[in-house]
Amino acid sequence: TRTPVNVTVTGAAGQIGYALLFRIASGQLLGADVPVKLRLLEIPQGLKAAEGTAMELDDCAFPLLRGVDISDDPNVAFDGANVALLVGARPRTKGMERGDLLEANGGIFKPQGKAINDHAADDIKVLVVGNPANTNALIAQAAAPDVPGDRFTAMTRLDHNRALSQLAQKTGVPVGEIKKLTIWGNHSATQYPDVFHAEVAGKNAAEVVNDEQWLADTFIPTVAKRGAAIIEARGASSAASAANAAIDHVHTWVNGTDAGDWTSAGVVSDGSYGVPEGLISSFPVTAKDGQFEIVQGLDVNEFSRTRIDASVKELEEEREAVRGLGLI
Ligand code: NAX
Repeated sequence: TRTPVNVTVTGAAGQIGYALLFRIASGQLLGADVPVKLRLLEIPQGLKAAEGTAMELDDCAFPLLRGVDISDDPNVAFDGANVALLVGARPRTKGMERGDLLEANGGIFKPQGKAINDHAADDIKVLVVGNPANTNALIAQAAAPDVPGDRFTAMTRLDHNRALSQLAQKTGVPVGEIKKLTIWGNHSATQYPDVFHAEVAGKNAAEVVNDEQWLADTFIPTVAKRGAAIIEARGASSAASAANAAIDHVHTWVNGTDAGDWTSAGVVSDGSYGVPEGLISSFPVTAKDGQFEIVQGLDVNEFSRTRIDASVKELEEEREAVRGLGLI
């Protein structure tokens, strides 16, 4: 029998946590033959609700679930962690400037990075979901100098899945027939969903669509502003779809991408495509043997170049800001 994999989830009592934990415990994160132990990290005010969720997890009698521990101490919650999903974050409230937001999140992600550094398992893989995800990942990574930098990633898979779905609807094919779509840059309104290398049922997506104006005026803003549209419609931010994307991200990271396809993830830049080294930016990536790799050698046309550059510039500004705050 296999040793259980320790999966730590922060913000476990939040709405994404509630949509995520049951799917992890049922085997959808790592595979139907992989037992898991859950470690839930919450702030003191969230502990009681986390205990309620743990009771419900018990009540599912998931055969793969080998235990649920709850703590408000990162040093405990990350102890022996193999996979860490950093979901809990400080949301932007009214009147909050970007600097305040980055500082408040630095207060969360810096100690969590340090706790991962000191207590996680050697094979730790970290996915940051909590916003601003890319820069929070950078802060956690900087606080974990003993962990290989490429173990820290940020989630743009929800944006990727949103783009797949929009393109499928536009071209009238099932989602499964769309390959090689890319989200570039920051998980923010500046992100750039790129269809120029994508394939729709084996044909080039940009040629199938053949409508640059639709790309610029409909597709890109619909994907980038989808989070706001969900809030407007649902009265609450994306939760089940965000949890689904987190499952997809880790599942791909661990189990690999299909031949002839790739996905999108916020990973540490090696300088590819003019993205400054060290930034955690979204790229087209493949995964193999538990490692993401940036897809190399794609042509970047003028339309794409200006949009990638704008999003990367925003990431550079965020990095400068957290540097100025002493967070990295
Ligand atoms: P909720 O407010 O429902 O839940 C957040 C939970 O985190 C709360 O239970 C809170 O007590 C807990 N928390 C706060 N600080 C903590 C800390 N230091 N340690 C442990 N737990 C802590 O938010 P939810 O809707 O679940 O969203 C969570 C985060 O995901 C937000 O930052 C949100 O912006 C972000 N999102 C990121 C997405 C992405 O694509 N990267 C999409 C969905 C989502 O908006």
